[in-house]
Amino acid sequence: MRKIILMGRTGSGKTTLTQKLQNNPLKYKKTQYINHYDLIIDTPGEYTETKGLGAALALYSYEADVVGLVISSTEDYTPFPPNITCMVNREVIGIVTKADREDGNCRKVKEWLELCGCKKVFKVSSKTGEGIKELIDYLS
Ligand SMILES: Nc1nc2c(ncn2[C@@H]2O[C@H](COP(=O)(O)OP(=O)(O)OP(=O)(O)O)[C@@H](O)[C@H]2O)c(=O)[nH]1
Ligand SMILES: [Mg+2]
Repeated sequence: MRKIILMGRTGSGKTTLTQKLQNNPLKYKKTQYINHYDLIIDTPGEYTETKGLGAALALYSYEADVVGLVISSTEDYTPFPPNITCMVNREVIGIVTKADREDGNCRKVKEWLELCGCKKVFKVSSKTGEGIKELIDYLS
C-alpha cells in the first residue's frame, strides 16, 4: 500500500479513520503530535488550523505518497483554499468523513474538495465502514 498523510481540522475524523484503516478498535484519542505509522501519517487538527504549522504539513507530505485532505460531512466551512493541491508534489485526494451523519452534507463537502483541486474524492464512514474498502483499494 502507498503511504497516506491525513490533514484536516480538529475533530474531522482523521484518527478514527486511521484506526479503521488499520483494522483497530475505534477509540477516541486526541492527537497531540504527528503520529507516523507504517502506511499512515495522522496529524493533529491544529496543524491545519494554524497558519505557521501549515508549512510544516506541506513539508511533512514528502514523507508520504498520497496526501488526504479530510473534511467531515458536518462541517460549516472548509479550511482548505481553492487550488491548494498544487502546493505539494504528491497526489492529493479528498476524503469526506462521517458519511453516516444524517445532519451532514456530503455533496457540498465533495464540491469543496474538488475546488481544492482533488481529482478523486472518497466518501467514508469509519462508524459504518462505508467507502473504506474503496479507499484501501485505491491506496493498494
Ligand atoms: N458519526 C461518526 N462520527 C465519527 C466518525 N469518525 C469520527 N467520528 C467522531 O468524531 C470525533 C473526532 O474524531 P477524531 O478521529 O478524533 O478526529 P481527528 O480529526 O483525529 O481530531 P484531532 O486529533 O483533534 O485532529 C470522535 O468523537 C469520533 O467518534 C464517523 O465516521 N462517523
Ligand atoms: Mg486525531
